[in-house]
Amino acid sequence: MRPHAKRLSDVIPAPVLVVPEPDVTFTVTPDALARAEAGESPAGGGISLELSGPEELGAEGYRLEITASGVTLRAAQRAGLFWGVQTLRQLAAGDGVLPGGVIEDRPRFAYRGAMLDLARHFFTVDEIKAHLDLLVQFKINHLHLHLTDDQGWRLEIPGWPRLTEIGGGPGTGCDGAGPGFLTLADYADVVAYAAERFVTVVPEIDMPGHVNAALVAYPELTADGQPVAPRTDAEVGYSSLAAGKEETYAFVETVIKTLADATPGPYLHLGGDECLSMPAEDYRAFLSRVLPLPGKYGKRAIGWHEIAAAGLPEGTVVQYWRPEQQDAGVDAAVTAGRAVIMSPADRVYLDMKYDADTRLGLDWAGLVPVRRAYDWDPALRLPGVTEDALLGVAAPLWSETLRSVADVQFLTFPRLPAVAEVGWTPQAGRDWESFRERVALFAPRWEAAGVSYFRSPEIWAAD
Ligand code: NGO
Repeated sequence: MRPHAKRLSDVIPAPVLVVPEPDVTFTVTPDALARAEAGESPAGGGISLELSGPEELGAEGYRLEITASGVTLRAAQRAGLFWGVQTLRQLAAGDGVLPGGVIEDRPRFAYRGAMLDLARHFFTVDEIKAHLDLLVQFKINHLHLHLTDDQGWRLEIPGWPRLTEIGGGPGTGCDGAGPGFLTLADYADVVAYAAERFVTVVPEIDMPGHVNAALVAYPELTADGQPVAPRTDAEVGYSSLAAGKEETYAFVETVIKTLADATPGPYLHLGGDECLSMPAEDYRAFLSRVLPLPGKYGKRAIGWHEIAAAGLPEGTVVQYWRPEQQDAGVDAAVTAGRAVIMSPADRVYLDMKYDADTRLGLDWAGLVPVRRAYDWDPALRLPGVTEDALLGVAAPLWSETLRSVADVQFLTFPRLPAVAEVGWTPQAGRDWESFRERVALFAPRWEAAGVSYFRSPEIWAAD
């Protein structure tokens, strides 16, 4: 694709309203941008940040005006200023020249998420932070951490030390290649770093299935009290907590309370997926006791959409993921007033291969080339689940095949920017050809920053 002169509309996610002022530009210095990002107001260097509304901009919207004499960024709340600075950063990339005009912008959905699976492969605090810095450029505002699974347990739980000593120890993770865990201090560090970037951390402890690591550490949690062997393969659906044991609920409540105390954000994700080794009635009985617990500790529960088979307490959020399950009860949950996060695996699972030759990732939900991640409307995906019922859109990245940060980046870029635009930009403002041109501009930036990405022929074919 041939480079063109910078345009005010060269932003991902596409802003709601862009009114260019031809022939006007303003040049910013990297230092001025950094000070703007730090929220210094007035930031100097010709950039002024103002928390002066208007209220219509909502919690995250902003208004940006670029004239020959400077930049004025306004928002009603600080998050709006932060997202406006991300827009400025994209526009300034390279030479610091900002095209003149006005942008007015606010998100379609309140929840725009990315998930990282620390259980199948652990990533350190510094790696998570670096990843987060790349995500916020696209106005992602929720970081979902999948902290536990069959192959590992990655969060310290006081009183249950073997969870992390064994479940985070050597030989954990897929192929035994991803040991490690977060102490509560590490977790607090990640949460604070995210909060400074207006990102809410959503911790997930998967239950009642996907718990082999917990059962290995504490055999008293198995149905018959017998030890089970550690597993590092990528099978799913074989492990479960014992719905009929009181020990189970004491354990679960401790975990949920620990999580609630450590998490300032409103959500606790309790998993609930693929509990294939537990009778359906036990599954429902377990959830009827456990789903109210986040509420008891002042939080809202999120669960993968299988939880829709149970009665859902008010405030529970259902995260849709399995493409073939079009009628998994999600519509009934919506009728009952529950909100939905859209994560259909055949559109937004970042761990699906881009094409048949992709050396990383899985393909159980099919191949997910970039256009597939982009060209869909979350409000049309499930019958009975329309715009009003949607809290937002989230892109999970499961780490069975990942062994490094470069692997994470390769599957994330350029698909995450596509999903970020699905979550931010109104449907009528989205267009694949336009996205393709805009995302192409990121190649030199990612290369300069040492960020690995998939050079998709859908985007860079015309080079
Ligand atoms: C499924 C499964 C995960 C896998 C993932 C791989 C959900 C919600 N449960 O998604 O355990 O890692 O697929 O794509």
